[in-house]
Formats: sequence, structure tokens, C-alpha cells
Amino acid sequence: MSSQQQPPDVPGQHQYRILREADLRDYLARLPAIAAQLGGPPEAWSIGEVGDGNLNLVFIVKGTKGGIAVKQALPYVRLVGESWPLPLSRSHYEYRALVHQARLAPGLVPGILHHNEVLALTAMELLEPHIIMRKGLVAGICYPRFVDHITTFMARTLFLSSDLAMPAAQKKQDIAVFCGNHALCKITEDLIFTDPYRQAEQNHWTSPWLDQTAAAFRQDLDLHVAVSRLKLEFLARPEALIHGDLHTGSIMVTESQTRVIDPEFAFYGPMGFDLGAIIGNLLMSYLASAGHERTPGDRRSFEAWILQTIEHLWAEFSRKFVELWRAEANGDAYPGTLFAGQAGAARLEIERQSYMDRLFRDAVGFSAAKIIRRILGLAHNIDFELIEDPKRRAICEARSLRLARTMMLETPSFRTIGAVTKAARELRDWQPDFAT
Ligand code: SR1
Ligand code: MG
Repeated sequence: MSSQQQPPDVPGQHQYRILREADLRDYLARLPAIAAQLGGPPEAWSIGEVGDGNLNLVFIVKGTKGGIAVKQALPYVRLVGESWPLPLSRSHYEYRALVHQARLAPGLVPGILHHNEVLALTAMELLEPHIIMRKGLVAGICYPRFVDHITTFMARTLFLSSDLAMPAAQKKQDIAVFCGNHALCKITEDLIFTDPYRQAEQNHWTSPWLDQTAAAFRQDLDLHVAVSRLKLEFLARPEALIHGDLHTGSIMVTESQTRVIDPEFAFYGPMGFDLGAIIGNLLMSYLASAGHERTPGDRRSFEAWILQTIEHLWAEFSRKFVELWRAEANGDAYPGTLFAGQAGAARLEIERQSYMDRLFRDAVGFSAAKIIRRILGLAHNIDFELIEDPKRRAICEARSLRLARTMMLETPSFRTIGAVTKAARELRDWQPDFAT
């Protein structure tokens, strides 16, 4: 990684500017290692802006020898425009998080080639032929290695940045490194934990079919209490360095490889938020699937795979996390001296199970919040948006909202991941009133 290697001094280099393609070509041409990796004369490089996310520019640059991806933060939210300014510093936090994750979970994040703080720009390994996982799931593709990879990523990044693994002083220093990323946290605090439950200008949903449900969610005080408790967890529990936006659009896959991208929302927060993001997004993929059927039942085997994936995901995460706890408990939590001898070891093992049960409940609650925001809030997902017939889409969304509401209000009744998949399976063919 050559973040130190900056291009030779040229006018304007020390100022942020939004890079256009020609500008980027000149910039990259002045970075010898990158120019060599691309190969051929810079005039022959192909450069295309391919970003389809909500916040940034993403370029793919290809030369005669190879390609790279370049991400540049915009000073505003791309989805909304210049009326919603957003600090460029998110690029700094994303870079720090990528470095950290590469150390804790090697091979599961893209390699960094270059970072420029002023331009809020990072050049990365081009992931090819990987695709955004969400796109693959919409197409009904199964990913047999995904569970193993994502559970390794989550168990290692979460456990190894927690008080179970890190001495308190070191962890507090790390919290400080990321605590300036509060503007990105605020997006989550508003868009996930607040706006879907109140009148907010940018909320939207599949109208008119979901009008009543959206209104009911705005009146439902039990739901407001439940989501506010989750928000408080998000605000006040710096448990581990979380990715902060770990949905299926932040993962690139092939059948045999998985890479987690885009950790610009990273900060020290509750572990259950990352787990809930993955589980909630897989649940949406499952309940959106009926909307993508070309003939009735033609996606049943994909749907069975998704539910199995959700079950394996929790089981494997939990197994790997506890294994790390047994082997690498170098933190200040649960001091070994308090759990000496056979009796101590046995008691600690029981405590590990109760810790995992609490983490599971957190994940169930956060999953529900992630589902609700994608259907009633500002930023939706293609799992539902690509279902062209709006009534058909609304039926899939209504099933998901019903599941999410139950998960949020009756979290402790979901004692196992099997209870979650069972509830989702039972809603697969449920017909809301407006369906008939
Ligand atoms: C205004 S940003 C909306 C969403 O895009 C990102 O991917 C995050 O999920 C954020 O909540
Ligand atoms: Mg993103």
C-alpha cells in the first residue's frame, strides 16, 4: 500500500476537487506504482464512473496490464444532492477501517493501493469478476462459500476489537480514532432509528398499498419504544469496531470468494448492528424472492438456500466467536483470575452462552430496524425496487414489515435463529388485506 506516495507537486493538488475522468487520468499517471500496475500509456486507459451507491463516486480504470477501482467521496449525499452536505472525512474513516479489517480478517476486504486524504480518494484492488451480492441474490444466485467467509469476517473483526480481546487503554484509543465519524452515525440514527416512524420529508413507500401500514408505524408507541431502545444501543454501546453498513450491497462475491467493501460508516458501536444488517438483508432477499418469480415456485430452491444461509450464518458466527473467546481473550473483560480452576472455567462457559444469547437478541432487533428502513424510509434496496409490478412489490414488502414488526416487538420470543427463519417461512405466502 502506498498511501505515502503522493504525486509530485502540481497546482491545485492540495485542494479537494471532484475528479472528472480526465483529471483522474492525470492524477493516476503521476503515481508510478499505479501507472505500472495499469500498464500502457495513460491516454489508452479506459476510465468509467460506475458508482450506483448513495454517497460516492466510483471509477473503474483499466490499462493494458490490469485494472483498479477508485472511490472518491463527494462533499454531499449523492442520492439527494448538494442540499445535503456530508463531510469528506468519511473517506479517512473508511481507509482506517479497511486497514484495520485487512489486519484482523485478511483476504476478506479489497487491497488498498493508494489513499489521498485531501482528495478523499482511495484506489483499491479491482474486484473482478465479483459482483455486488445483492444483485446476485436478486438474480437468484446461491453463494456456497459466503457463510464461511462472512462469519470469519464478523467473528474476527468484532471479537478482536472488543473488550474481550483488547486491553482497555488500547480499545479506548481506538474508539477515539473513529469517534469523529459522527456525521455518518447521524445518518444511521436518523434514517434507520427515527424517520421511518415519523413524518419525514424524504420517506417514501409503495403507495397506496402500504399507506395504512406506514401510518400505523407512525402511531405505534410500542414500536417507538422498541426502536428507541435500539437507537440508544447504537448511540451508547461502543462494543467493537463495526462496519456500520454491512448489507448485501456492501459485499462483493463470486461463487468462491467474498469481499466486504465500503466501511465508511465504521465506528465503535454494538456488534449486533452488523449481525442484524446481514440477517435483515438476507430476510429481505428471501421475502422479495416471490416478486421475482417468472413462474410460480421457480425460485424455491434459492429461497431454501437463503433460509439455510441465515441459520448457518448465526451458528457459524457464534461458534467462531466463542472459539476466539476461548483462545484469544486478551482483553480486560472477564479477568482470568476470577474464573480460575474447573469451576471457574465451567461458569465462564455458561456466561459465554448467555453473552451470545444477548448478542442474538440484539441482532434480531437490529435486523428488524434494517428491514423497516428499506421499506418506509429514504433509501430503498433493489431486492424490492426491481419488482416492477408495484402491487406485487407491496405484497412482498408488507410481509417483510409484518415479520420485522414482530421481531422488534417480541424479540425475546425469538430464542433461536430457527425461530426467525420459521417466522419468515410462515409469511412467504401470507396475503395482506389489499392483496385480494
Ligand atoms: C443518505 S445515505 C442512505 C444510506 O446509504 C448507505 O448505504 C447507508 O445504508 C445509508 O443509510
Ligand atoms: Mg455504501
